[in-house]
Amino acid sequence: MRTSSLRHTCAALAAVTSLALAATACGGTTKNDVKDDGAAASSAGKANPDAALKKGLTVGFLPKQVNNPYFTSADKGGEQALTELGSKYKEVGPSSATDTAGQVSYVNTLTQQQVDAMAVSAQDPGALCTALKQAMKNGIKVVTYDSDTTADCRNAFVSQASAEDLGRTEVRLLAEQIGYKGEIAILSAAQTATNQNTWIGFMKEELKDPKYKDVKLVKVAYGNDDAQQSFQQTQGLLQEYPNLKGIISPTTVGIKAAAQYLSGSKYKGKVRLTGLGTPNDMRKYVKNGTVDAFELWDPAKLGDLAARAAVALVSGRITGKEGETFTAGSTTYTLGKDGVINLGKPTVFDAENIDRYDF
Ligand code: RAM
Repeated sequence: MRTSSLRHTCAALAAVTSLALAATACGGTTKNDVKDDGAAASSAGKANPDAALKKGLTVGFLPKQVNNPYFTSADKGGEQALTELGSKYKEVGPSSATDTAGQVSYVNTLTQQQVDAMAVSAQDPGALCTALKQAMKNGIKVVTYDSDTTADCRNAFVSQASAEDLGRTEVRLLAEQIGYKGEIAILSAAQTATNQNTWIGFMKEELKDPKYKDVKLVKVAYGNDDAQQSFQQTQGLLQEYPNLKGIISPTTVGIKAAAQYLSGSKYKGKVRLTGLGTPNDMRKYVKNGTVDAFELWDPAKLGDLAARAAVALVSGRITGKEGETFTAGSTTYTLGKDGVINLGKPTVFDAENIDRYDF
């Protein structure tokens, strides 16, 4: 049986029986055709850089949260790329960034619907792994984008920028703004979010440098990518730490809510704020003196690259192995360790350049 027809048989089986049962049955009889797990997925077959890009595919996008403007832009980028490549886009996903059970069931739904590939931004890497491995057993290519799982649970990860650069530069930006002195806090998204946790890890590393000896990280708060919770968490931070000098919020929802709180409070211009935000959300807070500088990549370009990586995987141009290359638009990307594909460098926005950006 060829892999593609096998995949459809197995996915159909999954639709009528329990997914686990279907996956076991399919995995057990098709050792040579179908991958057992992500690790096998990466090593199975050889990439053919000259393979024709397949058309007529369906790629499902599953963001952390559908009503988050950041993901609206990212997924729109994915949709445009797929339309251009002659394939179909669909988007499913939870409306809360802490609905991990919801994300798992959306993975299962996409598997049952027999999509060719899925692009997933993980709310919680641990929770998603089993479902993603089942998707891969059914022959579906899995790309994570924005927020990764562990490497064995997907074929490739499309990363917005180097996680280390992002974590370290946010600390550098804030430290400059507060004159390398004082208490600082982090306002993150969900406690389980892979991307935020990785960046925070590098922030802590950066803070070990002796030049930050007078900078003290007092708390990491979690606003769960919810505007109201993020606003309240900012308020709580200032109540708990009245001497706070600065906040880093590595989430577009968090930084916007924190800016909103600060700009309407006595802390405006006194407590510095940086992190990851969209220029359109942050423009007014840069202009009114609440925020000096913050950074981000173009979310639409991230979605575009995730879609192109998914099609390259289905077409066999890449398999997810380090050193493989593929071209998206006019750029050639080389897969790094563990199948990581880096979009590029983020942009730092400030009063001088912010009006040049519209996203
Ligand atoms: C939020 C989400 C997303 C993150 C951006 C910066 O929209 O948490 O995962 O990449 O912020």
